[in-house]
This record gives sequence, structure tokens and C-alpha cells, in this order.
Amino acid sequence: MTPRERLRIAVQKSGRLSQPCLDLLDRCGLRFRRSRDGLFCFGEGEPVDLLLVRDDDIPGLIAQGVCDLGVVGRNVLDEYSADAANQARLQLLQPLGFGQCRLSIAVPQDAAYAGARSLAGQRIATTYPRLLRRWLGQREVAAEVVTLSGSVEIAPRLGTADAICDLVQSGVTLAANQLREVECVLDSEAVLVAAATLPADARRDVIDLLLRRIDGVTRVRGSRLLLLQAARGCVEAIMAALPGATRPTLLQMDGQPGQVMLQALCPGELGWKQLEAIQRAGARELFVLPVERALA
Ligand code: PRT
Ligand code: ZN
Repeated sequence: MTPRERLRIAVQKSGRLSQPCLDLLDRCGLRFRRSRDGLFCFGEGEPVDLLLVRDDDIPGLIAQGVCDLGVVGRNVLDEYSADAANQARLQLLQPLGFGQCRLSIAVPQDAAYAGARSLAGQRIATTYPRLLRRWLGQREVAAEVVTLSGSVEIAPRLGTADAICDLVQSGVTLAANQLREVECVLDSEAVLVAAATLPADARRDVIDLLLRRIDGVTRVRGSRLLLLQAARGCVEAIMAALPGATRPTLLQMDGQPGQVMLQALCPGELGWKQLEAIQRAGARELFVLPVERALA
């Protein structure tokens, strides 16, 4: 295969990961022009193009060298890599902080369950046969894995399985099908994937640039910058009221000895109750600002 000069990333065409992935790339400063058939996006600034495909095809496209990177759920990556023929073909470059879900085993609500042993001799329907087999094998449980291509949650009602192993997010689908979650096989989120060996040409520099930008976006996602003024004597009490392990910066205010300005990067939302507590500790002129990106 002739080497390409531009980096090519495989992204899910339409599904749960599509929009969050495009949003992330947008926040990384990448702009694209979409082809008429909607399958290809040409990068207008950086030499990065997107191929829009079904998520199940992404690991194979990277392994074959058609794409350099891809965004898939960890569940898809691990199921692919759990095949002995694909072992060590791909590597996980970075978790991306969206698309969170878990691959779980669920049984009918009224079925007795007392640990993995209860699954012995049962038929378990799943679209993740390799991950399920590995989980059962690690626990030395002999169960029958029934591989389906979709609609796993109705298998127990149809009588084609006794339990299921499927992705769960809110749990609403399980409840609607009178199933209850009993084991978590895998915690998943969207991840950036590459071939085991990264390209050794100019594309490598673009990958490094992209990783730094993704880190700059994901690290501060949901963070807030808090600005406030206070008397120096109140600083200790204010710091105690700040959320998490926030390490603030103190600035001396010109012409006002004993007064400081404090700035702190706070993880997550800063609600009214937290702000009011910080104010009671002696803070004035509080401002909460959204943080878009960071460069250390
Ligand atoms: O067409 P294509 O093959 O590309 O899409 P797809 O239908 O295979 O995938 P899609 O878009 O449904 O999911 C893409 C990825 O999103 C998955 O591989 C997961 O990594 C991630 N993800 C996050 C989820 C969910 N949350 C999720 N809730 N994938 C699927 N679900 C389904 C689940 O299968 C079940 O049917 O939603 C239902 C459960 O949701 P709750 O909220 O009712 O628990
Ligand atoms: Zn799929």
C-alpha cells in the first residue's frame, strides 16, 4: 500500500458516537468539508481527513492500514482484539470521556442469582461472544454463548436464551424487558484507537498534535474557572470551601495591601450552594467562567 501523507481517522457514520466525536474534533480546531455521498470529510486546515463508517468496521480498517486512527467504544475494540487472530494488532491511544456504558450480564427479574456459578449450564445471548466467553472462562463457568446480531434484550422472552450480556447505560432497556443487571463484564467509553505501530512519517507529528489537543480539551471538560477577591486573612477558609483538590493561584491587588485576587480551576460544575459557601468564607466579586481548552 502506498503511504498517504494525510492522516485518516475512521469515525462512526451515524450512531451514538458520531456527534460527540465530531464535536471533539471541532474543539480540537479541525474543520472538515463533507463529500456529497457523506462518507468522507476532507480536513480544511490540518492534513486530517475522516472516513465515516459503521463502528464495527473501524478496527479492521485500522488493522488493514486504510485508516490511521479510529474512534470506537472500548467494547468494540476489546471484542475485536479478543480474537486470537487480531491480538496486538491495535492499541488504545486515549480514552475520550464520552459514550460511557457497561457490558453487563442480566437475568429475568424473577430469576434467582447467587454469583457467576448461577450461570452454569445457562444460555446467554450476546453480540459480544468473545468478551463473554473470556469472562466466563476466567470464572470457570461453563455456559452456552448464543451469538446474536441485535435485539439481544428480547431473547429471554422469546425463550432463545436464559440470560443476556449487552450494553447498558441508564438501565431503562433492561427494566422495560423485565431483566435485572447482575454482573458488569466491561466498563466502556469511546476511545481513540491506532494500529500497534504508529506511522513513522509526517502523519506521526499530526497524531502527536491531535493527542495534545484532545488532552487539552478532555482535561478541562466540564471544568470552571473561579475568580474572586478576598482579604488575605480569609484565604485559608476560602480554600477549604473550594471543591476537590483545587490548587488556586493568588495575585496581590495593586494599591490594596492585604487584598488578593484568587483564581482556581475547579473540576465540574460550581453550583450556587458551593459559591454561597465560598462567599460566606469571605470572598467578594465571584465570577465563574467556562473553560474551553488548556495548554500546559
Ligand atoms: O450502525 P453502527 O453499527 O455504526 O452502530 P451501532 O448500532 O452498532 O452502535 P450505537 O450507535 O448504538 O453505539 C455505538 C457505541 O456507543 C457502542 O459501541 C457503545 O460503545 C456506546 N454506547 C453507549 C452504547 C450505549 N451507550 C447504549 N446504551 N451503545 C448501545 N447502547 C444500547 C444498548 O445496546 C441497549 O440496547 O442502548 C440500550 C441500553 O441503553 P439504556 O440507556 O436503556 O440502558
Ligand atoms: Zn455497530
